[in-house]
This record gives sequence, structure tokens and C-alpha cells, in this order.
Amino acid sequence: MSTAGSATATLLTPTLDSESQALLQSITSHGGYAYARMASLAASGDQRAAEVAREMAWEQLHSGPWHSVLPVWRDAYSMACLYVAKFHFSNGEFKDALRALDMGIIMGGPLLRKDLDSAIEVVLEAKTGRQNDKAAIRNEGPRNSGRPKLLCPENFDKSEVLKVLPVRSLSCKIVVKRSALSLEGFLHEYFLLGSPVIITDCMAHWPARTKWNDLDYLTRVAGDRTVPVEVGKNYLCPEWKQELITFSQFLERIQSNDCSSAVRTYLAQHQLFDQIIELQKDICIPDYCYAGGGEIRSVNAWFGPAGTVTPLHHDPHHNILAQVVGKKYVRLYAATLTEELYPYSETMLKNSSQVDLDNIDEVEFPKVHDLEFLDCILEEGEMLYIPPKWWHYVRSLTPSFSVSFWWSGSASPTAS
Ligand SMILES: O=C(O)CCC(=O)C(=O)O
Repeated sequence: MSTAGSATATLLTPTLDSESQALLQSITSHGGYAYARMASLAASGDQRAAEVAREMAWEQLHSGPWHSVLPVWRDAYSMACLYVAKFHFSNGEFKDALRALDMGIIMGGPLLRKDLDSAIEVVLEAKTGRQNDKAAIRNEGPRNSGRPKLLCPENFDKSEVLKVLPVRSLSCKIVVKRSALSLEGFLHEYFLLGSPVIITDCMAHWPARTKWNDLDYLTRVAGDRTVPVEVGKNYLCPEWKQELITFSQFLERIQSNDCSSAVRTYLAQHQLFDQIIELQKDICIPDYCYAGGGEIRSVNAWFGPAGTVTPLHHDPHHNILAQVVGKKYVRLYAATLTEELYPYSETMLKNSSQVDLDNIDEVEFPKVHDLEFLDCILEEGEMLYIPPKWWHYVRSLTPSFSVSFWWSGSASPTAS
């Protein structure tokens, strides 16, 4: 398939090979003559042309709001990323090849996704092969496994952490906890009634439960991969931004002592497990997600330092939020309370509340103070079921790695 590291190493791209003519025609018909010319030069071996084509497609992706970008430009971007990665790979520049392929996955379209995924596998294999060769030359035995460097420290000062919670926290109703709840029990007592529940003792078999608290493991399986992160207090604040950094850089930021909200970095709501297969192998889709004849809509990672806040909002799907490492405070308001929670009127934000629970403006939002809510501290190894349209606010109390499973159910809840 490939002869990595040698002068003849190539990445195979069967979909690109069969689809490129049609894709270039489509891009040309949308005015992308210059791109098509550069992509053709790239296909015939011109590395600089591949880089220029990628820059041209990148500009198109940033020419307006994301939803207004023509889908063909996203495929054009993936195409150029594949060409760039092929050159890096054949030069033995594996990290650069991975970066180009990850960028294609994150920003590109669906047409060439299979080629991107299989190219990543080949590059990772080649990179591991090279590392093993180097270790053999140095005659190294298996790595000395001293004490693992932990993502989440064991000592946790609960009273200190609880001081930062929103007013009235843990003073109303606490979310019910059920140990190893049966699927039938979940369906009848919670899913069909539209009631939240915490399910304990149901994740012990996930490899992630032991592996993800080990920073060396995370670095080893994902360190060189590029991921999108959010930087700043939260997505409703004007100074908030998104960045694309390597997983290693992200782990360094989590470990740095700068906890100010301006630089707080959160890998939030990203389909990390479709991108990094090694991490996907560490999780299991809970059986509860098949309740109601459901269909999985997305599996997202939420990974960050202590102090990340996802402001009060709701989602249209059933949700199991599985807490793998660390602890989070979660507050839930029933779906029926939408009007009292002052949603934004703009379409893009209408599932978010204007109320900042960390600093409630009682003059502007007088109805909020007395509203009933449920809340909890979601502990490591617990899963929280959040019914569709229930409002939720989430704050990490320690470094934290959670996974959300969103699914749609054909049987709809009868109450909330
Ligand atoms: O964990 C978080 O920060 C937010 C999770 C969330 O909003 C969700 O799962 O829908």
C-alpha cells in the first residue's frame, strides 16, 4: 500500500482519483478557474501549486458566514489538503502530512472523507514504524512506566470549588441517581416521562475510564492531531474565538496554571471520535441511546480545564452526558420554562438564554430568581440523561473530559 519513509512513498487516494475530474468541473462552473488550474498542476506533481490551491479554497471557506459557503468549496479544500499531504508524506514529513489531513477532515466536505481517513491511518502507521526503528537503534526496552501524569488530580477541595457555583446551587432538587438502571427502567421511568436521571455504575467497562486520566496516553494516541478549540469565557462573549491547535498544545494549555477566562481553552462539542479512531475505541455507546427506537445524531467530546462554562441553553435531542474524567456541576430547567429563561431572539442563538447564571441581572431578568431547577455534581463514571429541550448550564469543577451522545427517538416524551 505504501512504502513510508522511502523516496517512493505515496498515499493512495482512490476517491480523489476517480472524482477529481467531476469535482474540478463543478468548481470551474462556480468560477473557480484559478483553483482548478492549481489543482491540476498539483495532481501532476507541483507541490507549490497544491499549497496555493489550498490557500485559494481556504479563502473561499472564509468568504462569508459558514452556512453561505458553497459545499463544492469544502470538497475543494479537502482535495487540496490531500495533495499537500501526499507531498509531505513522500518527503517523510509525517507531522505536516497529519496536519494537512486533519484540516481536511475538520474544514473540508464529505466527498473525500474516506481518502482522508485512510491516509491518516497510513501516516500514523509510518510514524509509529519510524519511532520504533529509532527506539531499536537506541536499543531501548519498553518505556519505563513510572507514576502516570494525571489529567485530574486526586486531591480536590470541594468546599473551595463550590464557592464558584451560581447562586442557589445544590439548594433545590437534586437529580435522582440510579445505580446500573435497566433499559426498561430507563425507558418507562425517565425517557418516556421526559425526566432527567443520573445513572451510576454503568461505565466501568469503558477503556476510557482508566486511560484518559493519563496525560502520556493522550499525548501518545492523539498528540500530533489537530483539533478545533474554543478560547475565552464562553461562546456568548464577544472576545471568544476558535483556534486549530495540536492535541499536545491543548494538553499543555490544560496543565498551565493560567486559569483566567480570557485564555481558557475548551475542546467543546467536537466529533473527536470520528476523527481520532484510537479514542473512539475507548468509549462505548450506552444502550440507553437506543431507547425509543432512536438513532444516534452525534457523539461529541467536551474536554477542558477546571472552570469551563457552557452557558444555559437547550438542544433538540435526547442526551446522555457521560463523565469520564473529573467532575462537573450541571443545572437543569424544565423545557416548559422557556419563556421565563429569556431566550435570545436571533435565530442562531434562540436555544441560548440571555441570563448569565454566574451573574444574574435580576432587574433585566426578574422571572429567573424563583424558578425551580434540578442540579447535581456529575461525578466521574456517571451518566446524566438530559431530555430534549431541557435547559442546561454546565461548569467543570476540575479538569474534565466528558462525552455527549445525542440521539433522536421515534417515541416522544409525554411530559417534561
Ligand atoms: O459539558 C458541557 O460543557 C456541555 C455539555 C452540553 O451542553 C451537552 O452535552 O449538550
